[in-house]
This record gives sequence, C-alpha cells and structure tokens, in this order.
Amino acid sequence: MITVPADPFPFAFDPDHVALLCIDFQRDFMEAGGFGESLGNDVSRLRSTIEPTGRVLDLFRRQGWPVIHTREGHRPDLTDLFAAKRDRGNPTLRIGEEGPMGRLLVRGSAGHGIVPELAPVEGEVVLDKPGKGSFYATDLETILRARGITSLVVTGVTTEVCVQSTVREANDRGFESLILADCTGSYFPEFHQSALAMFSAQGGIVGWVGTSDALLDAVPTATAGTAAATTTDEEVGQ
Ligand code: C5J
Repeated sequence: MITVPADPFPFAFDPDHVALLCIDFQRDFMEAGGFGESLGNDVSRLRSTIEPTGRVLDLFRRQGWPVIHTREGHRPDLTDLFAAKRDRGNPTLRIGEEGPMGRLLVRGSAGHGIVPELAPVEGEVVLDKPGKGSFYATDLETILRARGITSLVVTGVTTEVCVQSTVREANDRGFESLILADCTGSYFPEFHQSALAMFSAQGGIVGWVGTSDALLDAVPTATAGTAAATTTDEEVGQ
C-alpha cells in the first residue's frame, strides 16, 4: 500500500488498483474562445492546474498505472443535448454554435480536444460524456470494475462542476477518491476552496484532498504497477 498525506486523514491505495482521472482538461474550458469564455469566465484561472497535473501524469505513465481522460461534449447532431443544458445561462455563444475553435462542446471540434500539455497518449482511455458527472451515460464504471480499480486520483476542471459531480458519483459506487487540490481548478477561487472543503468534511464524506507534491513524495521510485495497458475508446479519437 502507498499512503499519501491528505485531508481529513492519510489516503492509502494499492498501486495495482489505482487509476488517474483527468477530467475535462479541454481547450473549450481552458483557452480563450471556448465554451468557458463564452459564459463570461476568466479561463486563465484554470491554467495553474496544467503543470502539476503534467507531473502526476508522468508519474502514472512511468509506473504503468491506468490513466483515464474525460471530455464533456456532444454529438455533432446534438441529439444528446438536453434543451435544459442548451438554453441555460446567457452565453455569447451556445453549445453547438461556431466559435474560434470550432463548434462549442461538439465532439471532433478543436475546442473539444484536450490541451496539448495534457494530451492522452496511446493506450490511455478517452471517455466522452454528455453531462457533468463522468459516470452519467458513459461506461466508466464498467471500465474501472473490469480493471479492478478501487482508488481514484482525481484531477480536472472545474472543481465544483464536473470534478464534484464525478467524485460524488464515484463515492456512491464505492470508489475512494483522492482529489488533488493543485490539479483541480475553478473560474471561481472561492468555489474551488468550498468544493474541496466539502469533499473532505465530515470525515471524508466524499473523499480525500491532497496535493500533487504529497502524492509524488509518497510513491517510492522503485514501485512498478502491474496493471496491464488500458484500452482506448474507439468511438472518438483525440
Ligand atoms: C463545466 C466542467 N464547468 N467540466 N464543465 O461546465 O466542469
């Protein structure tokens, strides 16, 4: 077992049963001209997550531990987009409309892709999801159970939206999540802090909160995972 200092108490995981979740590090949320900016957000607030997440990704790749990337978005014909989601808010552009990086939050457009710094490599799962939670309308649970994964290290954006939905869904399914504070981010710093506090409150009611450094320090350099290579989602390539 590997034990990582965390709130509310150390997070212990078996390296043969752990996976890294990289949630929605998409250009549409992280770069100018995307969906996040169309909603009036300052997307530069998410950029600080890239460097530490890159170091955690390197760790998982070195160890041979599974990595799963998610992308929020919709079919080009928008048949999986509820009106309730399409019409919410007062954006300059709506989902499916043409922006500087192609159609907003539509699979296959440039903006839907993951930022180049954190791009998936061959053998990593890329999971497309129409909602906020990564378990909703996806085969994530099947993928995790088929691999015997019980522990999740969670990174991604935004903390109080897709990360929060996902870790709550994971918790209800019996998975244990370590959410890395510096590898998650929000357009609203106060929401980031509040969401992290909610995860670890009440004895870890949703999960554990730690940092990339604490995780990196806790993993012995000689430890090599035995997990086999992951499968790539064939439906949509990066
Ligand atoms: C949002 C997400 N914020 N990935 N999506 O709409 O958190």
